[in-house]
Amino acid sequence: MEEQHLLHEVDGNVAIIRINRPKVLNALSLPLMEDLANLLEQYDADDSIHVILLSGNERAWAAGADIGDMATASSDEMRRRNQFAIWEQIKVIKKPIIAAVSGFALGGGCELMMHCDIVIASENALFGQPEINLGIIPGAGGTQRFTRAVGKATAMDVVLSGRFLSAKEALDFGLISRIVPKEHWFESALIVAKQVATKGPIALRSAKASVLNAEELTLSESLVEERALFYALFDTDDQTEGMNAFAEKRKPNFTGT
Ligand code: DAK
Repeated sequence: MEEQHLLHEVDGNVAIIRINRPKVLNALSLPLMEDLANLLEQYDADDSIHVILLSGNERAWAAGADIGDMATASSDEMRRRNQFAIWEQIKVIKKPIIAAVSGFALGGGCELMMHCDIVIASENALFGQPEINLGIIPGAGGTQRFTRAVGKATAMDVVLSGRFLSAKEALDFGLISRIVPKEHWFESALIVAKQVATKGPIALRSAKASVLNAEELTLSESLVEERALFYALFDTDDQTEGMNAFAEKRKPNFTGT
């Protein structure tokens, strides 16, 4: 029987998606990416889900796009495939996506990781944009989001030499959020996902949108957007509940309204 390339389940308010092509280090085939984008959309539209946890396995988060899919493609063929539409679908997911990363996060795998909002990485994780070794360059943000995250000096080093960054380097350079012990990499990420999932869903969406604006807009533009999002939250039940709960010294019960 053919293995499913994505496994998914729900744990409370957290949707867990695991990339599952272990034989090829979770290489991101075209059908896998299409299914992943659709699955993320599905969970994004489901009110009972507050946070999405995206994971690979212990050896690999994802070692890149599936090289076999691209090996014989011409530039016309690559254009015709319009793969960027899939990446755009992922880019506009409104709920927080937490990446649980162990092993390789390379090429398109690193780019997918950079579409996530919090990256929890095992101490054994390795990051890189080694497309240069294949005679190409990163095509889904690996020269742009990567450079914004780590700065020009490190980005040039990684993109031009194809070298991998250790988890410690990636944390120091600002590519990932936290490093966790390799024995508990997945459980540690799940704990973070569950903790974030206790927050108000509307505030979570607003916070994600506002932080992402910092990558796309000028400071003046993003401050205007931040203010609008901030004001809008004062029309939500969750704001009333959050502040009442604080005054009453109890945990808030957010309803997403
Ligand atoms: N694609 C296909 N198969 C892969 C793969 C990949 N990216 N990475 C690994 N594999 C396969 C290997 O071929 C091998 O298969 P078998 O030989 O066993 O059949 C198996 O996984 C185990 O790999 P290795 O034997 O090589 O394992 P090692 O531990 O020795 O080495 C490694 C691990 C990660 C260093 C090595 O596998 C490696 O260098 N892998 C390739 C990494 C890479 O170059 N990644 C970038 C790929 S290009 C786009 C968006 C994004 C992209 C393109 C377009 N658009 C929106 C248009 C992205 C492009 C890329 O990611």
